[in-house]
Amino acid sequence: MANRTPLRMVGGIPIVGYFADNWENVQQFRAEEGDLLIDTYPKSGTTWISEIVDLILHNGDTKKTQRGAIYERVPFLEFAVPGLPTGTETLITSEPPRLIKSHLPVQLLSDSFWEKNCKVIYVARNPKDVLVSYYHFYHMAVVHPEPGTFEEFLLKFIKGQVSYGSWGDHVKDWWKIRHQRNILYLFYEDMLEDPKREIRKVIKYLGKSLPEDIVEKIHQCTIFKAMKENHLANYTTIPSTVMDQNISPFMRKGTRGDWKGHFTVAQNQLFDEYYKKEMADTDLTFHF
Ligand code: PPS
Repeated sequence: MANRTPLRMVGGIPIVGYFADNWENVQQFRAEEGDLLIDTYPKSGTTWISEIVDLILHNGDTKKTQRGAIYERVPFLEFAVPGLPTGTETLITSEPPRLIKSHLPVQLLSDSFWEKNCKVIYVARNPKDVLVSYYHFYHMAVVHPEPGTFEEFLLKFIKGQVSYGSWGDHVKDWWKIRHQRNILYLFYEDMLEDPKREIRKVIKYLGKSLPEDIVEKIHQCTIFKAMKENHLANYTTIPSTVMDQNISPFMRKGTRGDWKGHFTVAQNQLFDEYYKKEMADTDLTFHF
């Protein structure tokens, strides 16, 4: 049974208390050659890209991707909640090549990923939709502290006082090292705009070549509606004591611009000022 516990600091970053309790095991984790890391700030399209990558690696064969739930096929490195296997426990028993999900900022990630030349796919999403998605997720994923009102959550987000800390630092730090580390840096909004173009980018990055009918199949299997109905992708197999999908479904809206129905004019102004300041020292830009 999981409870709402306060966030705890790990290396200067606030994270879910249970994850912090298990930090020693995450620190001891070593990546192996051939591991592929999918890293994101939370609520940026992690599950979507995970399903796409798993399908690509199995040449679109859905019988193979039905071997388990998304969190078993792509274990979540720093995950730890009482009563469920931790991410590192699941990873130890995973067959190579392993797909690994993480939300860790660059500085908390084990150097072994670089030493072993692991491929890394990073997905970023505009912060207004991330914030809205995260707010609903805080309500349903009950390992998080109470989110408070939307206004209170927005202020916490701007101050970097949500799990995984500052959104701006996360997306910028990964952006800075993308060439140096051969990272495929993708955007959620680009995936919405032209999913097959983005799927082709991933295929190329993974050094594969797949015919167009398979690209089409992968696209069809990963459209929002298909993933919402896929119990191996929509997290409905996680106990409701951990994620209560009656409060808010994991596959909630899957769109761009949902923030417009949540922000007041004043909140939007405040957020725009935050965004402008946050992005003053980078050439990284987002579509809202
Ligand atoms: S998590 O908990 O951080 O791993 O969440 P993550 O998977 O990164 O993000 C969840 C949001 O992604 C949306 N989603 C999708 N959008 C479009 N197409 C597909 N296939 C898809 N799959 C997941 C999901 O609905 C969450 O966004 P919101 O805005 O809450 O709907």
